[in-house]
Amino acid sequence: MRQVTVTEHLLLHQTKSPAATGQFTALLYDLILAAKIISKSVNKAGLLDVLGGTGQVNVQGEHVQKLDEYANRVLIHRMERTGVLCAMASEENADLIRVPERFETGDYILIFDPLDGSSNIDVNINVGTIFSILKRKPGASGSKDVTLGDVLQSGVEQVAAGYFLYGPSTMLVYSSGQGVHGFTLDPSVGEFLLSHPDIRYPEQGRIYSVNESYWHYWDEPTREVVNYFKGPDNPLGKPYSLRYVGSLVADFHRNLFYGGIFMYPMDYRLPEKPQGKLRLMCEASPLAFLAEQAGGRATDGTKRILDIVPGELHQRVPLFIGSAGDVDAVEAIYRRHS
Ligand code: AHM
Ligand code: MG
Repeated sequence: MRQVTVTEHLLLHQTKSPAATGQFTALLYDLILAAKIISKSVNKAGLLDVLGGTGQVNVQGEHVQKLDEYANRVLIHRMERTGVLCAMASEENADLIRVPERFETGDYILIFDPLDGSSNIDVNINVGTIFSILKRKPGASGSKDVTLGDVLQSGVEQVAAGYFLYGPSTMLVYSSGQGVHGFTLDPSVGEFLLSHPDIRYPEQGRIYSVNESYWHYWDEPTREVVNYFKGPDNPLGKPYSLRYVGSLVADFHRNLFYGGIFMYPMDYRLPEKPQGKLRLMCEASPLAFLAEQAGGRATDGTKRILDIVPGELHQRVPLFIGSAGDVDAVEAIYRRHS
């Protein structure tokens, strides 16, 4: 059978979508190149002196792993040279990353989590790069002075979103609004080949993914939500299986194929400041875009993730994402309690 490369697939979709331009294809091409470079280093993580933390703490107050920093540097270095971006935002950088004066700019905005699940690197468990692509609103284009206001767009405005999963094989799963497509990196030729066209969630979920050790920090509705999936009184008629890797991108990926729900609810670890952990712009929104494109849903418990307008770059949000029926059930429970 003839193999379709990711570039061929992009070009095909570009002709189908009037909104897509050669610039968009160029952006994805460079992003793919950056991911190949990161993938190579992730594969060698146990061999190189890249394991372990740097001893520094990032803007989220978490310890920075060396490979996170490396992935972040690779992405910024590659992507500021594409000529099609006006700004970037990374989970690892407190502020907006503007494209330096000396490079060409365009209308696209790239938001990314360079290495999601980085606490798993040291133990050789899947990690990934999550990305979200936005476009600067017409009128603002042309000027180099991109503002935070240009970037703080709701997820529904995304032009494309996806992730690279560095696992037994490296995969790219992405959507530009015409379904979700999966590509697997063939290391022998260095190409991503179409391996999973038109990915759709199975109708019936069977897996729930949540860090249940936070039970004591959850409110009553959240406990009821988790009990719903682990008890027999759900449409499956028996407890869902619990699977939790602790790399969002890996947990999301598995549930996309097997059906079910990933949850990172709000909790009261900080009693004075209840919050979820995951970031709206670089984690929840891009995955919500994919989930909806695959026939699933994503909510914060009451609101559709893609409708939330961010107030700040590193805003956190509770996340329930997966098969549509499972996310509906979560919302129904929260609604009953409200
Ligand atoms: P990271 O982006 O710093 O790796 O943090 C996000 C990760 C997610 O991948 C994962 O779902 C979550 O943190 C796990 O958190 P916890 O250890 O609280 O369950
Ligand atoms: Mg992350």
